Amino acid sequence: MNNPATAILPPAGIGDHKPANQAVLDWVHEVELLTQPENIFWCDGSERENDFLISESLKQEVLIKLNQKKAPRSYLHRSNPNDVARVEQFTFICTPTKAEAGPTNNWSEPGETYSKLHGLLKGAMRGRTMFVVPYIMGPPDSPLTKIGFEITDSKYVVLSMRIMTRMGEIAVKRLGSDPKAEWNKGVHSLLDVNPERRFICHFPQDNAIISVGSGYGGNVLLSKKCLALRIGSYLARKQGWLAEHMLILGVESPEGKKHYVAAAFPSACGKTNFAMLIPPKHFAGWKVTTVGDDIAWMQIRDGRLWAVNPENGYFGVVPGTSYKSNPNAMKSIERDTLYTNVALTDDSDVWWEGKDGPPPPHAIDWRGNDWTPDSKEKAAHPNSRFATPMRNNPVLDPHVEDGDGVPISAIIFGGRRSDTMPLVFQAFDWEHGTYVGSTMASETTAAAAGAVGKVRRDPMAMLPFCGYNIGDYFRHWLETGKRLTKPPLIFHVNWFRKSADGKFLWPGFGDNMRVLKWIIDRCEGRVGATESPIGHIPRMQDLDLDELGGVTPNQMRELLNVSAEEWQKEVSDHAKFFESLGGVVPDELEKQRKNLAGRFKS
Ligand code: GTP
Ligand code: SPV
Ligand code: MN
Repeated sequence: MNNPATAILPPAGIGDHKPANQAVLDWVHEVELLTQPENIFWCDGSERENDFLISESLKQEVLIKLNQKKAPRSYLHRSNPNDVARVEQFTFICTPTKAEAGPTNNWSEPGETYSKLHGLLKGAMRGRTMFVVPYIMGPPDSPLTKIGFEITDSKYVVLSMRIMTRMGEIAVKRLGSDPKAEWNKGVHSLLDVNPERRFICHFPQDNAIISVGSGYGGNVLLSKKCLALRIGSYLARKQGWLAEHMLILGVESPEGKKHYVAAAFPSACGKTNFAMLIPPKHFAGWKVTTVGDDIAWMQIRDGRLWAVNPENGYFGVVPGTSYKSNPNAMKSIERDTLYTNVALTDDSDVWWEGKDGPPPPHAIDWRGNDWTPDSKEKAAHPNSRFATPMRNNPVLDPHVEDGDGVPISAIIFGGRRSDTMPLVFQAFDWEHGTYVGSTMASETTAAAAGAVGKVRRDPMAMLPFCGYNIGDYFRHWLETGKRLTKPPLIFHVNWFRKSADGKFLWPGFGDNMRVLKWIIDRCEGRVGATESPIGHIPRMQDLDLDELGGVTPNQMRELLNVSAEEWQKEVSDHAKFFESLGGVVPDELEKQRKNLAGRFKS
């Protein structure tokens, strides 16, 4: 059973922007023959096209119009309740050999996979419109920038891609007519949105992606996790750069000295929040600006790492977002925002758990059912999302469009750990930092389907996103370090350590500035630390804790504590993890593990 017939017939001048590149035309024709759509809509990214697609989406109830006074130019989309997060178990890397995909990826043979997917796609767009979405990832004048085309039968995807990427004419122009130019081929079809026919498949050798059976962001906005991370990481290794699941922020001191920092936290572990941080009052004169909130592409120049954000918008976690926790995100989503799976109030505004103010007395929940504060169900899905243009961010960094990128002074790894991991520590050097990243772990979240709150190893926050063998990925990190004469310092943070009674010890959010300042001061060589077996740790006096309410000195000690008992278990978990990878881990990292274990013995 395929999705209902929902073809749309655009007026002249809309949907007819055919590119001149014959390779693109041939590929689109092939997909047309296979999927047999009613018609083809060639997107140009214009305002007029967007208005038309929004009006059609409202008619077909793909979107719900929000109160235009409270949420100007903003809309609500509800996904199928069986389709609300990334599906790692149905995500595949289709390299010629299983070894190329490595021990952490699902692998399937490319030829067989193409056959299976072509079978599913046969006639899948009958009675429907096939959209062709040209886009670029990266600032227009960056050498790292990539071109992609996504074919989709979802209007929600087209509208989201216009927010999340630089979409339309800009990509068509950049591609030009060279039939040999490099570009990514993405095919997406909703099919019947059935988890049994849901597959997200990557063909790195062909620079191609096929995604079927889902309408959820991370599975279907093929620019993002599929191209910018999975295919991106594969290309990055081949071409000598890094594609990472990292935010990029700028931090300026009161004296006007600016540093840039990149941070890898797993999904729903605080990247968007950290990237938009507002320092507490006590830090007057310090300013944080956002380059990116999810993905960093980094290249080496003059012995340093330089980063660009390939995206054009933010696809962020909604629940918990408030003027108290993240005012800059709230300002970003006040308008022009596509919400997915939040609650709808009786005055057509949006609501979610953790929003400022009291809950509405009545709302329609993310599934479309009546909801009141007494309901057992959540009003918004825990992985409900906003898509909003980065231009809306009041603290957008002025260098976000620089093709050369911004120079990175520090890399931060982090995750959700109730115990073991101190608030912050600094790795001894790049190789040790690579080890710290490779053994990172975090409690799982609602961003991916499956259990929540289970500790799992998530190297560099890339476990679901590394498009090739993780051993080779570690090796690529080590090699990159050798090419850097001014490598960023590497740190690990944990905002989520809990006390014995299960409460977060650290207030987080804006107060994370206190940790960020120590990190910047370390980069400047102007603050102390104590050496522990796991790395350099700030002493209490090294952190600026003035006016930090609610954290007692004892709690602070707990936050900075490195427990030998907990760490012995941690190091043995590292060993188990490396073992589970079946011999692909580079010797340097095995050596790092032995050294770490040794430091706890002596
Ligand atoms: P993805 O978009 O999935 O990659 O997530 P992300 O890493 O950008 O995470 P995000 O900033 O959206 O935060 C996810 C959740 O963690 C939200 O519910 C936040 O409110 C919460 N969170 C973020 N920062 C902190 C923090 O410093 N402390 C605590 N306790 N929670 C935080
Ligand atoms: C993540 O899960 O890391 C996200 C959201 O950033 S998604 O685009 O759905 O993958
Ligand atoms: Mn993410």
